[in-house]
Amino acid sequence: MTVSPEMAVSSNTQTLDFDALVQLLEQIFLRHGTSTEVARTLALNCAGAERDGAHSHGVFRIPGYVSTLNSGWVNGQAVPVVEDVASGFVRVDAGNGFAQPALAAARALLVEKARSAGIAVLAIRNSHHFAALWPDVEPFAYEGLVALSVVNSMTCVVPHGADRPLFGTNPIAFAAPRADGEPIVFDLATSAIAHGDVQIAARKGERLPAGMGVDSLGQPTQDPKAILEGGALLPFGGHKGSALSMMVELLAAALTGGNFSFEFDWSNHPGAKTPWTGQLLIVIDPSKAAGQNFAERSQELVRQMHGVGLKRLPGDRRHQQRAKSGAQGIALDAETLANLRALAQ
Ligand code: NDP
Ligand code: PYC
Repeated sequence: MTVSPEMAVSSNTQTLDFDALVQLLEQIFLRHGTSTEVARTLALNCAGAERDGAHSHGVFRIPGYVSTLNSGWVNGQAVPVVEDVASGFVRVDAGNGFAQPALAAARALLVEKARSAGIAVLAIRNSHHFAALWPDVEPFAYEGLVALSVVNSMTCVVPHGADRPLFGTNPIAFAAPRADGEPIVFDLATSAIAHGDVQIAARKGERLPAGMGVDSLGQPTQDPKAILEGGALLPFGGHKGSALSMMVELLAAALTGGNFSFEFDWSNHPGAKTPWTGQLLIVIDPSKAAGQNFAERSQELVRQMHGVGLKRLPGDRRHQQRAKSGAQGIALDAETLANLRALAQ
């Protein structure tokens, strides 16, 4: 496959089709020492985020992947070891590699177990997750399954009522099929804002809304740089988000055998950015449930939500952006594209 020529849409913006972006990102991962399989998996993930307008985890993350690989913190050649431990439980040791190839290695077994037992758990440990979480769950919903996933990240969130950071930004992603339309999918950090969005705001020189974080003295701040330079984030929703973040630590780390967000020390690996933690997935086969077809029931819920005036479901914005990217290509500014090309050399 060759990189298709881009079409200039403005002097500063160019578009690439999805396959061309995947190929460019694959070249970057390969150039920085990953196996072919890891390169393909991460390139598809990252290009998918960019295509869907999930910018905090699209190509913005590529320099971080590269510096991490160069630092020796992560094993880009790791071969995940899958263990079939119970009728509804699969474990994977990701071998200090990325979580997505570990999921890919265990996926067929996980689905087989979910369909036979009605529910199955995938516990990934010794893994790095530096991406959006929805790509890990949405495909299950396209197969008629319900999926929930949690992953913990790196200490930067102050538990509600505490003085200092301990939790990671710890996202939760959920996907469920529905009869007419795209699956119902949400994916949210349990911090008031994702760390990636704080970095983007700092880069653009923008202030944050109130209530997102504190500075190095623990004082509320709207300055993203103050949060990044010795400050910390807050959970969303006070004690409620804090409880969910705690749950993510328990499920993604304690239950998998991975590190808590506070347990790893990357200080000897300058450039390391990827949290070395764990990830849990729970997959349910709704055909085992009583009553009407689940996808019809979820469609009814959506119909009722629209009936009370709801204009936007979680996932709608991504799917609209996906359709636009499909029709018009994925827009990247010229400098970003030049930087990506340089990293591929
Ligand atoms: P957002 O707050 O942007 O969005 C959270 C969810 O709410 C999305 O499903 C979004 O749908 C939906 N949503 C947003 N606004 C509305 C609205 N007005 N009405 C209805 N639904 C809405 O996400 P976060 O900033 O919390 O997280 C961003 C990303 O960061 C996630 O993909 C997450 O997985 C990732 N992340 C990854 C970490 C890791 O360790 N790997 C750590 C922390 C975060 P839509 O997508 O359609 O906008
Ligand atoms: O945006 O909070 C975040 C994040 C942490 C790890 C990957 N993304």
